[in-house]
Amino acid sequence: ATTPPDDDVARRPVREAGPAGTTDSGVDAKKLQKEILAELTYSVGRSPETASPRDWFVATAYAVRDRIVDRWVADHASKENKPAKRVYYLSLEFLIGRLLFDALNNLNLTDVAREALSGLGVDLDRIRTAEPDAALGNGGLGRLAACFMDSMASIGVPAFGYGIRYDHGLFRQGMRDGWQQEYPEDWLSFGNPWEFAHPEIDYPIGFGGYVEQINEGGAAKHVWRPAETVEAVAFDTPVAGWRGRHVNTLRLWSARAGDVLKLDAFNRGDYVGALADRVRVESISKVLYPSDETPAGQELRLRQEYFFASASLQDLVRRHLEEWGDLRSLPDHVAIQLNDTHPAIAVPELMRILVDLHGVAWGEAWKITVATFSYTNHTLLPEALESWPVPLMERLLPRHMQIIYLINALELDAARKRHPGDDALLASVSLIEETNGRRVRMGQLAFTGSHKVNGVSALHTDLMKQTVFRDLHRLHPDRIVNKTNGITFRRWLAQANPGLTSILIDAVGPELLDDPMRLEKLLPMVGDTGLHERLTESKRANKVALAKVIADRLDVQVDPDALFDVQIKRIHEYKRQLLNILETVAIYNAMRAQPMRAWMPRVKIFAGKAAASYHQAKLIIKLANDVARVVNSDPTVRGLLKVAFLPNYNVSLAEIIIPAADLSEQISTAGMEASGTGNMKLALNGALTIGTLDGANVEIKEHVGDENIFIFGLTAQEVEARKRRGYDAHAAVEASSTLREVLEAIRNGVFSPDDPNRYRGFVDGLLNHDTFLVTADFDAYFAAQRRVYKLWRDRAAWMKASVTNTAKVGWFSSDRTIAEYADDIWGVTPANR
Ligand code: T68
Repeated sequence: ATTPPDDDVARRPVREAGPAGTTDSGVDAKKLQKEILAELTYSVGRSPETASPRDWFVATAYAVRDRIVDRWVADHASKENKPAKRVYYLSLEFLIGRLLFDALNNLNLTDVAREALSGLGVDLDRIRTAEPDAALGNGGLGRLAACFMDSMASIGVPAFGYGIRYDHGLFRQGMRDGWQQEYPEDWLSFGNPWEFAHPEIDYPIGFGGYVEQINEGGAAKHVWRPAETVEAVAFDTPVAGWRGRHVNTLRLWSARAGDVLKLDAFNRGDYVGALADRVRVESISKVLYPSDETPAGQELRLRQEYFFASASLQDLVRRHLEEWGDLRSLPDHVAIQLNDTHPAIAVPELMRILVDLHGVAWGEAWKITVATFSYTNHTLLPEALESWPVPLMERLLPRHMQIIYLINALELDAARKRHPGDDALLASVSLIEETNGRRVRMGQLAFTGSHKVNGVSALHTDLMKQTVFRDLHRLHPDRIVNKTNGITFRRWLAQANPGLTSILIDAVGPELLDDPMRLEKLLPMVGDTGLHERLTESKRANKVALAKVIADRLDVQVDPDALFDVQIKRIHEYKRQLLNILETVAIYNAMRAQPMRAWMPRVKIFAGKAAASYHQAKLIIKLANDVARVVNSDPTVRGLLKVAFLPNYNVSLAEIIIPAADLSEQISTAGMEASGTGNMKLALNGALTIGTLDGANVEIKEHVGDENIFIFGLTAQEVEARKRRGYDAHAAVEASSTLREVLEAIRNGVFSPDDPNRYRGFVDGLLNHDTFLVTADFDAYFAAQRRVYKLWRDRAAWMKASVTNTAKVGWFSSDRTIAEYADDIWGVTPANR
């Protein structure tokens, strides 16, 4: 077995994009150098002679952290100085990646640090890769939370991110004979210089037990007596925004078995048994569930959800009481955003805190709750909507189950009054699903407990109103709003692509870094050949760097002048990596049929992880690797087509691939990708999109213009109609000789000579149940690819389209998204807008 690769990539040194020098960090290289040396000696305990790159990284991180902390402490210093309203972003995932360059860039210290270190004989780009990539998330949802943290600090929204400090983030992906292997991820094994442990900030989290009803002055009062209690301990990471003007907090909870736990077992002499119990209790924050778009379903997952929701609420309620003294004013000073339904148990938990612990009357408590919460939905796939069996909920969270029943009864009463006799409506808005075993529907719970519910792109939000939340939308027509996703340009442009950034700054001015809408100033220059030359040169340097990664990790040589065609994202049937692989095989067949034609050089680049239990997705990875092996080693191809599946996709690898991409594959079955955010990152970096009218692709098309994007395939409506009629793949395959030959080659073992039957069942399955309409869209996709190649041959036209993409996607900045949340959902005024 090959071990999973690490991310030790030598980055080519590029001139740093010097941000407009407004905020003076007040540090020169000499001063920072002294500080780094002091940290190396007194915090790391190493001398410069013996220090490893990791030691230097830690020393530098500490020195930079100190500068953030000054601002952080100042921001939190006085209770008098408290912000009018804070946002609490509850998310089970924060895919933050490496933080050193985030901190350096936002503090305008990158050049200073480079100089300080080089004076010590240390290369900043080398120690950068010594930082582990914090992978506390699966994919887009977790990365969105990380971009939002950066934007909230940058535009000045006072905020806490709340989540779990997993000991093990998303698994590392290795490859054995082209099959995905999962290896444990150990980001904390060498410590984490960014975080502050706060063992004194801890909250008890109960599980199980029973509910006692006691009579208090004639009123029934409920007291939950949990069977066991876990402590949630806080670990804080400061999040510095742009130019270090604001510093927010990412507070992650770690589980600790309280001392009282099983004291009796210790006393009975069952020392080993008692410690084993401790391990069981602390397992709550052990590992991130690696399934995206499918609910994990296990009891431990529900424990994680309640653990972090309860700790976060206890923490914010305590802070609110300290600052404002009265829970009735909670919605005036607190906005809680639920990132998907994973934290939705916070809704009944807040009700429990208000009603059971603070004696607020039910009706008033419900008003406070709804005014405080809002919820973001990230998927419409029915199988991805979270629900928990009622018996499990009753056993683990008996009081919450009672509260959910009561919320449900009151909501259903109100609905019945407005729509008498409409039983279908009542069944669909109910928090309890009665059909396949009784289950609590977390989507309905989150919706009902929120004053605003948002989708993540215009199309997705429309579909939410028509599908999953159709009836809830009828009851609450003002609740659903759209907030199209965004990305932080500081990471995905300035940090990931300093070469492009300096060209853009030269073209439109350094204000670009404060306001990405400035990119539109490029528009008069889209045809400028001088600009094209500089951009081509910079893109080529990025492609050379990626080619080196491909060579180092896969031992495959690729031509930096070929078209780099990139599909990087979780492996999922609806994202249709298969469609891309089929087109690859079609090109390969064509090349073998006419070996001497002047084929245009192209490299197909894939990266992404499959959920460990998702067999079909893992087989698609294997197929990509099988096709790669055959194509890359076939002499008739003459190197004109190369296929590279890069293992262990993560934030750091994305930062290398995205700046080097020419073509961005966004080819999901229309109606299924809620938004996508990789599409935005790639377009910003000058890649053209080939995509369906799905998610945010629709809005990207509106921004960049029809002639600068390659749209193909069925629309969401057409997909819907085809499925309703019952789609038959055989007809599509009959009609397309290209597709037929592709499928035959795969089915007959052309790419799996070691096991000729490997894909027989797979291809037959596709023909019989093509759920994601791969065969229906194949011809349109193939034709769109031909349009791509036609444009690619016209270098000036291609560059013009590429610059236009960069120029027009400023709107997809997460600063804009966060400003919209602040305005329409949270009722917060950002300090820097
Ligand atoms: C993604 N969802 C959407 N889910 O697929 C993507 N799910 O279209 C969108 O751009 C992005 O969210 C941000 O809105 C996810 O990434 C998960 O990762 C996930 C994780 C656990 C359980 C369910």
